[in-house]
Amino acid sequence: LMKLLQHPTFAAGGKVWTTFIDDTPELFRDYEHEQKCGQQLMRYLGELIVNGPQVPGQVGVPELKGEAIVPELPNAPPTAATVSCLKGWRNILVDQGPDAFCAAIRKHPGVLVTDTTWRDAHQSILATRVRTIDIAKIAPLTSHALQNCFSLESWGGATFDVSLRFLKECPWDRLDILRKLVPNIPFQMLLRGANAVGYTAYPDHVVYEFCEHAVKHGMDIFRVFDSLNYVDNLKLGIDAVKKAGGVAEAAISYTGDVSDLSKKRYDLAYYLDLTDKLVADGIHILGIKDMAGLLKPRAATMLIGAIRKKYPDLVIHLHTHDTAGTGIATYLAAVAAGVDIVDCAVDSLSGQTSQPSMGAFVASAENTGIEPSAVQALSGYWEQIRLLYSPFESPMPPSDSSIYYTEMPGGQYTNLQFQSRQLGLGKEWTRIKAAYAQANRLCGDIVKVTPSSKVVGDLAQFMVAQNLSEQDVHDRAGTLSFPQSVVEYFQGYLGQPPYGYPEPLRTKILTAKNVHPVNGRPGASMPAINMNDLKASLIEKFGDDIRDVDVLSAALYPKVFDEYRTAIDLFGPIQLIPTQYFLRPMEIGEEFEYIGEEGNHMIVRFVAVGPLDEITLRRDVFFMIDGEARVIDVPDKA
Ligand code: 3PY
Ligand code: ZN
Repeated sequence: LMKLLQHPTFAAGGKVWTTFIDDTPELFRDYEHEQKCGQQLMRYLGELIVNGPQVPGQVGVPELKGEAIVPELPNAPPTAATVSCLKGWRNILVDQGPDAFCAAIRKHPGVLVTDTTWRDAHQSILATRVRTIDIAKIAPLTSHALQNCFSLESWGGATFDVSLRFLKECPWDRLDILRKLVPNIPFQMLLRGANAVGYTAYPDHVVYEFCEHAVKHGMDIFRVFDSLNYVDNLKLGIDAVKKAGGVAEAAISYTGDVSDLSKKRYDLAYYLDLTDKLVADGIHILGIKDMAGLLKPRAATMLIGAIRKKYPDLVIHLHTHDTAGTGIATYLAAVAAGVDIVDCAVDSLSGQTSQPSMGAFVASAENTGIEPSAVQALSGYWEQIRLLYSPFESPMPPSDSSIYYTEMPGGQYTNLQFQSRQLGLGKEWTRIKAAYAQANRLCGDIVKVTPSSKVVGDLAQFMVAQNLSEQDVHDRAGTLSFPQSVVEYFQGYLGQPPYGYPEPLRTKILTAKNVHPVNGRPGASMPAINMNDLKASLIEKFGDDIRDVDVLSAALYPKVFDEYRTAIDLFGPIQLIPTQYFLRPMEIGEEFEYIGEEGNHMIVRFVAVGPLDEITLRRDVFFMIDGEARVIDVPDKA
């Protein structure tokens, strides 16, 4: 509208009034676009005002009422011009390729750090709900502050699903936006092997296409794991990453305790054997993925020491969660044993079920290349962001060493705890933890990480809800209606557990359900998805702006993608609404500046909400947009 008002002809009084619209269509297209955009925006804000928070899992409203302030970094004000000048490990990777990159890491004196704040830290503490807009805001400063970081874990894991399902934003756009802002630090993602970024196996070609697009959109390093450490699944993921041109960091998922010599299943020999198989497959980096935080300092010395001795040139990257509180001690032991890289989170999003504190680590280890003051500057930002997303944080104890018994992953802990709270009783949590350990035994004492951890968690909740003991499950397996995930696990849809399935439990479950076992790697026998047909059907449904990455999102999450597109068609680009107004209803008289996709600005002010119309069961909600009175009617769902 401003452009229209400022147009010289219009401003001069409009003598050629009758042809003005025909002569200047661009002004009116703009105007129409802004009208539509305002309408969509009001629809979302109106929903929030009339019906309360829209994001599933939200309890209450943000503790931070306001914008998070980006702190200043001593010596390096982040501007677009200076960002591109800074060099980091990504320059070596891009210029020299993965093999030279790995050789340079092994030659590098000191230990490197991966920052997990953009992925695992908020997945573990804030239910993965942090939005692109808030990461993008701190990205330029991060590219300076963590210039010498090994990588930023910025994508994958649960972020893909949660972006589409709950935040209604496109994960591919997130990758594009962040990549532009951080050209110098490698990006790292978590890939669930043959399950890609989902909870189940996909036809092989989907995993290959996914990796190809991820690399095209700027992903560098892929931590590939399998939830049962099933080598065939791992190999598929590794091959897909390498074919796409990415760095294949294959991970062994750590369970049990190698320092307890009475434990025979997941002992040192088991992990060395797995490492041998991965190295033989031509991986670039070995990841040790301690998703539950079980690796005690003594065990780190043994495990990393043994791998380093056998493979002097292998890059070893360690990941842990600080749930029990031993994270930094474990890392220092790992450094002494020859680890190359460890995963930390910025202080204010570290500890508990997240990664160990970056500030604590760089103060304790030598030669990390990271300035403590830089970590503190970043931490100041994330402290505010944590308050902004407080509705997704569930209280947890400062440490919980019961994970040595339950072996529950950090990312699952808060989720299950939240669900048990919703069941209404704090004491259910203790029961669920006990049932989790029993469910693990029923599944055959397996590695527990997405999606196998979901199977064990679902079974544990089922046992608590039905009041079943471990023995009850054995005895009544032929008649119980197990959760779908449990049946599929016993069928073989996640792959093969290293020590097989417990019998006769498996046969009883499959016979009762009248389903057959799947042998070998599940993805190998799945029918291909015709991506061209899928694209055509999406275009028919949602219009011709469907891109290849959208087709991939739909192949991975068909229903979630449909719901996402439907929401976007209704509400517009809601990913650009500042987070406080995305999560809480505006107050009367409050206003904010909305900056749209093309950089267009709108001042949105909430004026009033009308009474309930008894016939339509709707309410009018009144706004001023750029000074113009606007109204939208919203169904009152109460
Ligand atoms: C995920 O798969 O999302 C995980 O974080 C596993 O640890
Ligand atoms: Zn993790």
